[in-house]
Amino acid sequence: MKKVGIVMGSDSDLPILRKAMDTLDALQIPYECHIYSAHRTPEEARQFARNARANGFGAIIAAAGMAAHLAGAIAANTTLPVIGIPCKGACLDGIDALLSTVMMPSGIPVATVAINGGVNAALLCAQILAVEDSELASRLDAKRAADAAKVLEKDAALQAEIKN
Ligand code: RP5
Repeated sequence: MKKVGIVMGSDSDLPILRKAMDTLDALQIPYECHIYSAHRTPEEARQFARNARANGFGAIIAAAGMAAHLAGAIAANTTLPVIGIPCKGACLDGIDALLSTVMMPSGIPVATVAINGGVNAALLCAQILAVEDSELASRLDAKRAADAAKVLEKDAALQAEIKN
């Protein structure tokens, strides 16, 4: 199976990426995780993106906060699908990173998830890889069913509480 590449701009983004890693682990998807910054280590970020396809990656998650250029910088250097996670920083509630990540010019797409959306970033990567992997698609179906069952359990508990 192809790997997912996870790149974050700083170790301060790590709690958001832990959710992505947990989600990939649960779906048995291999990944590599790195700290490369579009601003502080631009050459390392560029090399990672340029070599990603040859190095066995099938999709890349790029997460950054503030003036979040990492996902766009990665996307500029690969035609693998890039999922951008805008990370909430100390100011502006993550709107700065959201706009920096989502507003890409035509020709260089970044599929941007919600602010701090680590789980959905991982699931989008899983769904991309599952296009050519029926076993992974089955695991995704099972997860959807399990998630739905949890909601219905909570509804049943709510109904019981309301009646009493
Ligand atoms: C961004 O700046 C990083 O992705 C992080 O979200 C933010 C702050 O980085 P640190 O100052 O915490 O290293 O490049």
